[in-house]
Amino acid sequence: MTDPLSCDVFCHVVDNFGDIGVAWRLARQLAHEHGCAVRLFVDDLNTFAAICPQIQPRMGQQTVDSVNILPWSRQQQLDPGDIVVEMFGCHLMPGYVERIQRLGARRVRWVNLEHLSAEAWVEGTHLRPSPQPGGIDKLFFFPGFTPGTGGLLRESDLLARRAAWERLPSARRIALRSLGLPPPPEHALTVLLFSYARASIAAWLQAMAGASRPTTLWIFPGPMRGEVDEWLNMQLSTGQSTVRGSLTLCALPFVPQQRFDELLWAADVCIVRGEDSFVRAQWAARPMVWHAYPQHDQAHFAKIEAFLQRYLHDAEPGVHGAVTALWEAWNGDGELVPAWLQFSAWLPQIRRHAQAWCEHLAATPDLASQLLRAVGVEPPTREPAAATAPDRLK
Ligand code: TRH
Repeated sequence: MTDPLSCDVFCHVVDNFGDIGVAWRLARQLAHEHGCAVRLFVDDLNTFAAICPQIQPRMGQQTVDSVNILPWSRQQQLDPGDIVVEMFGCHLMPGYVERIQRLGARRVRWVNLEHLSAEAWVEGTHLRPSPQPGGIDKLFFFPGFTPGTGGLLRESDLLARRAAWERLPSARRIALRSLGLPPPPEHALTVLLFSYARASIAAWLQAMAGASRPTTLWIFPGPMRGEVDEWLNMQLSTGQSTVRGSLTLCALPFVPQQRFDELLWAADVCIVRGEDSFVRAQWAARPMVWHAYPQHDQAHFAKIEAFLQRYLHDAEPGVHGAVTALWEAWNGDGELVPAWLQFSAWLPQIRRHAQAWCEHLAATPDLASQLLRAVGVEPPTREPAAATAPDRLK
């Protein structure tokens, strides 16, 4: 029997949960679906523990879900795996880089997995080698939405799991009850809110409170809770719900990452952000609003526009107009309430559109398989979970 392919994934947590969110998904998938022995090096185990409660932040080394998790500094003492994945250009420590160089390109494949963008330049840069001192290339790997990119993370059973969940009439009720939340009123529109800080949502909340159709708003912990509390004139604690007119507001707890999908599936509209929740909302095939990571030079508007061009290229004009208006308004360019009303009026069509988009994306191979192919490994047929990576001490 040959040793499993060893893979080192490196994650530097810059802020929030997306850095570790994407790294953790990739690490699990490489272990579970491709039989790799994965070591995940992370510099912030407290943030990791928020999305994966099995993590014990004080432990030096631990194995969770078939992935060997190591503190960042352990790279100083270990030999590189067969594949090295640097998430989002996080810089590796000099000693580890020297060992990559010493072992050489025939033994180590070195990849920099970059941020997600729908912009056209991505296809031209994806898989470009970046020569490094010592004569070894680092490969730029870009996720994306087209066959010319590295695709999106998607577990092999994800869409089947969603379909099975949707067939179960009580699935939503069970999911909510397990979080201590009441079922939404009958025929209510359910809206999941996981966005960055955004001022001036009072008029939007007021519009939902005054609407004829009931709405339930599920609010994740984060900056929007303060905005909601201000409008309510009370502090909504986690697990608590309150009603204003037609609007029920529920303060959700932060859930383990593996339960996050279920809440997207339970919603009629998902307001998401960053990268990972944005991608998961697309696999959820729900009408969505993307709050892009705000950049000081407004560069995020180019990213929104690039994505919308792809997402809406075959949409009917009503869907096109409603989605564009709400995304722009949510990101700070336009009036929120009229955009929300327009979006609500087109919801059935937007939902059909989201389903078609999800099917379209699913025709492209997933990111983990593409990453292995990019380094010359033909992904094996799906294998059960791998053994954990042995430590290769120098
Ligand atoms: O948290 P984000 O804003 O993350 C990021 C970071 O800002 C990062 O620096 C930047 O590089 C990237 O965006 C673009 O949003 P994102 O990407 O959606 O990540 C959130 C993660 O948290 C995702 O994996 C889902 C997970 N999550 C849970 O596990 N439980 C929860 O309850 C929620 C709300 C999210």
